[in-house]
Amino acid sequence: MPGMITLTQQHVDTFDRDGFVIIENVLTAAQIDAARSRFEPMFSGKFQTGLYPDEWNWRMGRDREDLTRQICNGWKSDLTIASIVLHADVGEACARLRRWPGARIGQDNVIWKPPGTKPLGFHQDDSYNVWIEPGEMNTCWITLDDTKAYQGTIEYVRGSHKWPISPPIKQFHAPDDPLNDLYPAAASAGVSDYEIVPIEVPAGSCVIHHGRTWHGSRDNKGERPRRSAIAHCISSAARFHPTKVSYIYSRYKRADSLEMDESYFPVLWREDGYRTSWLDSYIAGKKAA
Ligand SMILES: O=C(O)CCC(=O)C(=O)O
Repeated sequence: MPGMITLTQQHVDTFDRDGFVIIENVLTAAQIDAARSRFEPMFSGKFQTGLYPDEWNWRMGRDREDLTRQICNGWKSDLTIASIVLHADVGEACARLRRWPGARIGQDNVIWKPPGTKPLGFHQDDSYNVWIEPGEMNTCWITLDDTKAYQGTIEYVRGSHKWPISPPIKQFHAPDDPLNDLYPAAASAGVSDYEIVPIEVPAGSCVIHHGRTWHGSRDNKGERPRRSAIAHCISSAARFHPTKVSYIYSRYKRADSLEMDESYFPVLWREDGYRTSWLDSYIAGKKAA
């Protein structure tokens, strides 16, 4: 696969100022088509590797049609999703923007927002990261569809990565008001006038956002689906928090160690040239070592 992302100094400056940066043309048309074709089987429970993802928040035939569909850690279940979210360029861009020594995948997200589906509440990713140290994420959000504001694209509050961390939001899926938790956060940051930026970009573009940047997505009022593959990266140097627990992801902590096992949190890129050894053969469809 060709390199996906080449960072420029302008990208770095924009990210530092706004808490997010858009980079277009990171996926080819063939990669976009291949990834789109995986959504129906995955959400129907046909998992290519035989493994369930860590979170499977919408199941075909079981759940309400008007909910945004979400799978977390689709990379464990599907090699096409893995080829995107585990790409070395994703890790390198996330690490360089945060000045980390490298990046691991913390978690991926596969989001499917068909016409008529409801919002995801605005939140900060780092509110959910107390179980690791440093409790920081940097996220590469990649769209598989052209996005428009009325189609429930991702939206960011410009500059909100400089605000304090708020607690996890009260309702993530289908809140009545997706900005509900943003209002008190802005007030406690002393900000009364903030700008919400809906991301309107062609399919195959990405946005990298800081773990403190407030973001979410509203209803899809259009006639086309909006699908995304999202890599939530963490520092390659991250370790488990000694006492704070994620009810899902701390299952991967060994009893006698705070080290993050590369079987579950592989290193995508490190500045010394290291990348988890089994990643590329896994993506290519061979058995993991
Ligand atoms: O794609 C969306 O609607 C929201 C995704 C999100 O919350 C994230 O990438 O952190």
